[in-house]
Amino acid sequence: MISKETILSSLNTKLFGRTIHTFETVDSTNTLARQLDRNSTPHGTVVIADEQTAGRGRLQREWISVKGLNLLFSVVLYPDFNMEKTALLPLIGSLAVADAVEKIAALSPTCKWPNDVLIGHKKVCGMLLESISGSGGIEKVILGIGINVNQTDFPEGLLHKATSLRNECGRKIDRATLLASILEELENRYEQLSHFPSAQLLNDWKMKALLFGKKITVLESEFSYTATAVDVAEDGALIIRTDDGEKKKIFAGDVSLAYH
Ligand code: BT5
Repeated sequence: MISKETILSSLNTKLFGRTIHTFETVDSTNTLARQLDRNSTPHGTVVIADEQTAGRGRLQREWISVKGLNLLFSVVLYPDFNMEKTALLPLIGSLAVADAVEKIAALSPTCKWPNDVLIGHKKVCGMLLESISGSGGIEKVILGIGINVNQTDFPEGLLHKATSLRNECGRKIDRATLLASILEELENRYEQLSHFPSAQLLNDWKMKALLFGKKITVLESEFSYTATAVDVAEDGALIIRTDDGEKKKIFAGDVSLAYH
């Protein structure tokens, strides 16, 4: 298990990761982070586990990870900005992971809207953002991040779509160092989101995104269609042009994308 002390000794942040709850096995770090009360989860708290028995993706999908080899964690946030900016949290999450992976593993990852980090065409990281609302709007956000770090073998169903940092760079990556770097990037991006207009941040994300001008298949709950990815809007929605020439916005919660 990665110890709290090891993480703290590599950490260079003001708030993010300063409170850490580490576990050997949990059902899901997102579920646990949601259950912990506010006193034990100040802004930037990290809940991390070596293993999840019910790791979750979006839309009731599963996140599968071998015990002790990867990073499985959730960051608790109390956003003090509007809904539009809150919707950009998956983008800053993927940007932070991509930048940290570039630094620590010397790889060139790309961001796939809305919440994945890829190396080549394979997924190395997924993100699950969950919000808890109260009478005044969104009160708490849980940003769950799963990264394939040192896992070298994947189950049949993931063989062609998943990879790990170790498989890509050919060496073992120190999980605590990587986590500390991600938290530092994430804290900086969060500050940027909080205090500045979103345009620069979106531009930085777009520089790492491969999808613009590409043909995609949009999978909505009951049907799918092909379209071209055009841009990302200030509220984090993907702007697409359907094959009939209609421009429309799609939102992360509702769709999956396949790239051609
Ligand atoms: C995601 O969903 O990619 C979000 C994954 C978030 C996982 C973290 S781990 C810590 C925290 N606690 C949780 O319970 N969850 C978060 P989505 O975009 O829906 O992608 C899910 C799909 O990715 C699955 O249906 C698989 O096809 C694929 N997948 C599952 N495990 C994978 C892995 N280890 N690597 C790459 N792809 C995987």
